[in-house]
Amino acid sequence: MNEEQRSHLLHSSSLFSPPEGVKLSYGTAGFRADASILRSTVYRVGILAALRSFKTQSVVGLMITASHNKVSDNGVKIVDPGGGMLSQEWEPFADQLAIAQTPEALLSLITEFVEKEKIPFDGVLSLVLLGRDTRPSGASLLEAAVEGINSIFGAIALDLGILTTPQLHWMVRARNKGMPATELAYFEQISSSFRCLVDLIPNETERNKTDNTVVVDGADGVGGEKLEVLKSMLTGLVIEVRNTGKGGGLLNDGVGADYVQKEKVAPRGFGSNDVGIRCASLDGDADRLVYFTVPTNSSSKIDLVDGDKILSLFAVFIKEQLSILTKEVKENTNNNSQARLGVVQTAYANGSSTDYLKQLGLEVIFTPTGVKHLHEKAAQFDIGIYFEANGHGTILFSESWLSWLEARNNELSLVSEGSEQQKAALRLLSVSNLINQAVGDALSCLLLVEAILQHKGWSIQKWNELYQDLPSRQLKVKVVDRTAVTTTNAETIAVSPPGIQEAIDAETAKYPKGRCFIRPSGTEDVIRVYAEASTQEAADSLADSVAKIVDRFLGFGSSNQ
Ligand code: 16G
Ligand code: MG
Repeated sequence: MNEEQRSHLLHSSSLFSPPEGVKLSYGTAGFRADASILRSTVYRVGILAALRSFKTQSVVGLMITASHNKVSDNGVKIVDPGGGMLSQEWEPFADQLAIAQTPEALLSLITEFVEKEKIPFDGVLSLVLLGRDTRPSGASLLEAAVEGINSIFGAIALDLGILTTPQLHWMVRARNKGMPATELAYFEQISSSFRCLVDLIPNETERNKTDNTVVVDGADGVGGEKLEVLKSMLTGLVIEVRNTGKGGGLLNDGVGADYVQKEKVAPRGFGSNDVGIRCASLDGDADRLVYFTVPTNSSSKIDLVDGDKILSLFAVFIKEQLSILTKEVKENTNNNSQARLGVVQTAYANGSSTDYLKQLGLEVIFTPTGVKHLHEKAAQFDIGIYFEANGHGTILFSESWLSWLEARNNELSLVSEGSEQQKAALRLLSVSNLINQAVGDALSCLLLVEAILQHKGWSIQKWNELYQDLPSRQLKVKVVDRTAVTTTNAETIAVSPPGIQEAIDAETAKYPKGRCFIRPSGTEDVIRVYAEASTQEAADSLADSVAKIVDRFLGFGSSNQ
């Protein structure tokens, strides 16, 4: 970096001092905190994004959101050129940047890093696409990000305005592939592939049996707003959006996928008038989706259809289409087309879902919590389906298998146009266009769920009967230092503090079908407890006892939910 650049950086960063006594880290989903302390962090992530773009010689993204967290929080994360999360190798540098106390310290960190990473600056493109959710703090934090990007000579910031997180991921990926990358292109791609799937529904399906209306809780955030646009481009599906953010409701306040999934209650605006209707809920930045129904009894609890069930529905459909397709191939050619289909879950997946998926004959793999971990594993299959129980997930198709599928479809269209096999090939191609290949996307997942339900002629109740969830309970415990808990085996075993896992095991052994684990949250200063058992009372009691164990080992002497 030349002298002019160094002094420009020194001057620019002097306007963004870090808050005193705060140590943020680039957690599961970037930096997240109360918006009032984030300006300097976001500025620095702007610098980081510019450097990442120079290094990869590709377009990257910067998203300002705190997803399902409360409206006064905000956050920032980087989208890598492929549309995925920032490479984990760069996370420690992000942490160091965020805590550098003075402009000089910041400059020396950057200089060192640029040398170590051999980041090229000359004659190379650096473009950062920016998006933000609907939070009121978003606009001013976006300005800070732009300042950060502009502090590196030659880097260009392109503000795309208010977007869902998955839209930005999709646009970064599309742009780097040389494909149309506008919001309109996104809406057109997902609405037209939805239409293809609906057009390919077999005639014998008793379509009229499936109600083609879904009522969606938009969490009073960006997802509701975008769904209003998308729904006008769809035929064959009626979407009623509630909690769009326009009616004065507060983002994520008693609404949204996180609330619905964790509390198992209906969001604001849903109640006894909605009994039995197919309902869905998005989170604050629309990268999570869960379904639910309001039951007929007077209980305040809903029947939740979570990420595990969405995964199972997708798995059933994909497997079915693959078997139609490959049956033909095996009979008529020597081409070994058997796609490797795999499923990725986390320890939060309900035990019944895992049993169900294994019964389907699928390979099931577990990773730690956080999209980046699941995504990486799913990408190792020809078709990898990943979901967290909380509703974040997608289906990844490998480039090589997609090329095979396209060629196969062309071949079939010549020899057996309109055959069952060709329809299966077309359906799989449509799924790959509909479902976001960059990251889990509530809007595209919603359309795929709706298309599959119509295809199968299933109601939400029928879908929910694929398997029966084991009762579960989640608690969180405030502790002095959450980093004292470290885990292994996809977070199912606590390695430290010493003795805690033995105590958890002894407690779990008391419960039939008991399963329990603890892990430090990546987004909040707490330890999370997850328990599963044969009855709700048993799951509650196991979670309670383990929360007390955590408190005994690490707490201030109190636990809360
Ligand atoms: C973030 C993650 C989500 C994970 C959650 C866990 C992304 C995009 N999002 O929201 O996948 O389930 O954190 O939160 O990676 P926790 O660590 O606080 O339990
Ligand atoms: Mg989210």
